[in-house]
Amino acid sequence: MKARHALAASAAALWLLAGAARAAVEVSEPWARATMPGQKVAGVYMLLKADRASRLVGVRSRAAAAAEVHEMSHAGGVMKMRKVEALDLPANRMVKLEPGGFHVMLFDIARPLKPGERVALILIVEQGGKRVEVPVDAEVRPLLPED
Ligand SMILES: [Cu+2]
Repeated sequence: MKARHALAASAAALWLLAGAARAAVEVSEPWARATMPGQKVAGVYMLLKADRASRLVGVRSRAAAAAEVHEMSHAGGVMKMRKVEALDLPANRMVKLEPGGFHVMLFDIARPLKPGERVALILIVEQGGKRVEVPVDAEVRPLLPED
C-alpha cells in the first residue's frame, strides 16, 4: 500500500514537472464528413465525455484555415448554424457532436476530404481554470445523400 502511494506521488510530481496537464476528456468515434469537389467547409463529429466539469472553448486543425464549434438548429423549418463560444462538458456526461446538432466546422480546408483519410484536430478544453489540448484523429466517412 505504501509503495503504491509513493508511486502515485512520484507520478503527480512528474505531471507537475512536465507542466502539461493531461486532459480528462475522452473522445470517441471521431469522424469527418467527406467533401465534394470545390467544397471549402467540412463538419467533424464525435462523442465527448469529461471526467470533471469542462468547457470546449476552441478547435484548431492544420487541415483548415480555421475551425469553430457550431450548433445547428431548426428555426421555422430553416436550418441555422451559429458559432458556440464555449460548449459545456458536464462531468461524466456524454456530449454528442453529430449531424444536425453540435459539430466542429472546418473552414477553408486545404484539400478535399476523401473517405478513408484522416483529419487531425486539437480540441482546446478549459478544465479547472486551465486550458488543455486534446488531440483528435477523425476518420473521413462518405457523404450520404440523406444528410
Ligand atoms: Cu457549422
